[in-house]
Amino acid sequence: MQLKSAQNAIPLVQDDKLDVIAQKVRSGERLSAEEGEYLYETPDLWTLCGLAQEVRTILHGNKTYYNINRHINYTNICALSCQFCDFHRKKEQEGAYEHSLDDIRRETEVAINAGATELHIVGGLHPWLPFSYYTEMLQTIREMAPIIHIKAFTAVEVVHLARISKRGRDGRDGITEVLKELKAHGLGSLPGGGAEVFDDRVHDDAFKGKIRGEQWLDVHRCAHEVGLNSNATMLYGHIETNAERIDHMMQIREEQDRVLQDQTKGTFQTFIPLPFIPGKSELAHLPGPGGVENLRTIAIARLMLDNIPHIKAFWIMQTLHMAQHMLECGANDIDGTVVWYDITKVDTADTHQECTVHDLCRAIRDAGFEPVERDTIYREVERDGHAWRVK
Ligand code: V47
Repeated sequence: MQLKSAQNAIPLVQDDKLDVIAQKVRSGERLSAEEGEYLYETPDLWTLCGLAQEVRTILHGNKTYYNINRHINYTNICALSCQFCDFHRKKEQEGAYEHSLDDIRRETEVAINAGATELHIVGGLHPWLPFSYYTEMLQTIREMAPIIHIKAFTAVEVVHLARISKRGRDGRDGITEVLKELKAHGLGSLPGGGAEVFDDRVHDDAFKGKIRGEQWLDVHRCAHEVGLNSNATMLYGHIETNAERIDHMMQIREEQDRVLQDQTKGTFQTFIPLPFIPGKSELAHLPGPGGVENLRTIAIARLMLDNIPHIKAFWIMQTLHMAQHMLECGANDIDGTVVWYDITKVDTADTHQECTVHDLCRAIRDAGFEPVERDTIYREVERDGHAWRVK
């Protein structure tokens, strides 16, 4: 086969309507919701991803962050039965489990020996575990590993804990009290899970029973007020519209504006778009987002969330190959070594989903970036084997 000339080649799609958006991005002007929605429609994916990459490069240069962490899912027993969730079980169901404090001790020991800087702990809303289980879990880890950062409990778990600890008399005060108590026992920050899509319509269809967007934001506001940093997620690619995704990002951006204006002690550090993985959930008939959708969403997140420093491509859910491409479309973090992860399993994966530091760094370098180990609050880490300290 002979290629005759470039004139015969199919031209790259170039969308002139992106010129105004590009100008705004380059002059540091904020994009509107309408512009965000347009970014979901433009056929010019390359310009969109290139713009997101310009922003990422200004903020982080060539660095891509990863961490050495362990995820602990302490129970999959959950009072809720959300349609999208393939993780929850009822107590009598096959595969239901709850970790004892001895299990937590063993997992902490393994994490210490692996030189982990972070434990990421989330679970179902267990109907019977007492509040003391959670404080003892934190205390146990804190005593065994004083320098490991404990990032634990999504907003809906915090609401559940306020309820079972009977500190939930007045919603907000109860939440604040519980967060202070968890912090006193070793909690270091809140993960971004459970935000799903804030819109009430989507919520009532796919996440019924879970706290609504307004309450999720309020729990994070309480966490920021007591000095805990947190992350924010968006679970996309199921029944939501593009406008609802953009509205979700706008609400996070507005909340972060308030946080920065009030000089609250904690802030949102990272935004993590999570692609819906159908698995064996009740929404398994939906296909979940494809690769282009994933790239587009991470790029749009980078462009819309101009006040959130980090955008994470969570490799467990995106796959490591997809995460590599995302590093060229606005993402500057790929999460960590993880090891055991029970909430979602892509294709044939099981709970053991480990990526060694060697493989993470190789993937980052392959994509053309410089791997940088960080701790949970993005301080760079230097290490000598399993011993580590902040630079
Ligand atoms: O809250 C549940 C989501 C979240 C599915 O803060 C699903 O650094 C896709 O929040 N398909 C947990 N997603 C994961 C999470 C997270 C992960 C990595 C880092 C951080 C961070 C946070 O996973 C849940 C829910 O929103 N989820 N089921 C599913 N079928």
